[in-house]
Amino acid sequence: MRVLSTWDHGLPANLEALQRLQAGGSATDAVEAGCIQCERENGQRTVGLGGWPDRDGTVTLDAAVMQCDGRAGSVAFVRGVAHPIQLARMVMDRTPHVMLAGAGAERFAREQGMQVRERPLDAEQHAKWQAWLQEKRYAPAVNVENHDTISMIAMDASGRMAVASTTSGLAFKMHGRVGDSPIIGSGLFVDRGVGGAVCTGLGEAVLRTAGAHAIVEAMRAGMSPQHACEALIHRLIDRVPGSGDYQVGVLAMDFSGRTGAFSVQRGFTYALAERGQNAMHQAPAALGQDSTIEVAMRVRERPGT
Ligand code: SD4
Repeated sequence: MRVLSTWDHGLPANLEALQRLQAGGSATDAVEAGCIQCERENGQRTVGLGGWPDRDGTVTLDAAVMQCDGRAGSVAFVRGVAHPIQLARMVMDRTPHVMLAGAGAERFAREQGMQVRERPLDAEQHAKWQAWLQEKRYAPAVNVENHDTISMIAMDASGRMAVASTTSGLAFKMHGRVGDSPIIGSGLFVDRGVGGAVCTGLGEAVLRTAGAHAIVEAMRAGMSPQHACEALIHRLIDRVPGSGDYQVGVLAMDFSGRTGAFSVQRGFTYALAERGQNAMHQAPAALGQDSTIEVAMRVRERPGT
C-alpha cells in the first residue's frame, strides 16, 4: 500500500487515505477520502469552498478521479459543492459519462442528495478579492505557501491504483476558466499495468502538454517514474514560455511501487506514505540544478503511521 500526494497538505490527506486502505478500502476509496480531508480543512485557500475566488468574486471548483481500469469521473466549474471529489466519483459510478460541468454538474449533485449552496465569501476571501480588484493584475503565484491543489495517487493491497485531484483552481482566474485538474490525461491519468501520474501548478502549462498522460506513456515506453516526470517537465519548459515565472509539479508511481517527483522550480513539496512511514519530501527541480530523485530531501516526518 502506498500513497503519494502533492504539497504539505498531502501529509494529513495521506493519513486519511491510509486509514481507508488499512480498513480494506480500495485505492479509489483512499484517494477520495484523502481529497475530502483536504476539502474539509479550515483555512484552505486553494481547495474547496474556502478557496480564493475568480475575478468575479465566485469560488468555482474542479475535481476528478480515475481508476487503473480506465473508469473515470470529473466535474468542472461547479459552485456551492463542499466535496466536488465526491461528486466526481458519483459521475464515475452513477452516470454513463466521464465529465459534467457547471450548472449541469450542480443539478446532478442535487439529484444525488448533495447540498448545493453558494456561500458568501468570508472576510478574508472578500478582502483578498477587493485588493485584487484594485490592480486587476493576473499573476498566479509560484508556490502558494506550499498549499495548492491536492492531487493523489494510491495503490491498495490488491495492487489496484487510483488517482484524484481537487482544487479551486488559480486565484482570480476568468469566470468559467477550467484548469488541468479535472481533465483526464492532463491533471491526472492512470493505466493498468503501467502506473499513474498527477500534476499541480499552472494548469495551462499542463494542459498544453497533456502532462499526466505524457508521463504514463513515457513509463509505458520503459522510463522509470522519476525519469518520466523529468522528461515531462523538460518538455514543458521547452514548449511553454515563461518557465521562470510559473511552477508545475508532477508525481508518478508504477505498479512495482517506484515513485517519481519533479518540478519546474524549487519549492514543490509532496507527501509519500509507504512501509509504515508518512513523510514530506521536497521534489528536485529543473531550474534548481537538481536532476534525480537521489537529491530529494526528507524535510519532515510523522512517525507511527
Ligand atoms: C489549476 N492546476 O487550476 C490547478 C492549480 C494548481 O497548484 O494545481 N495549483 O491550474
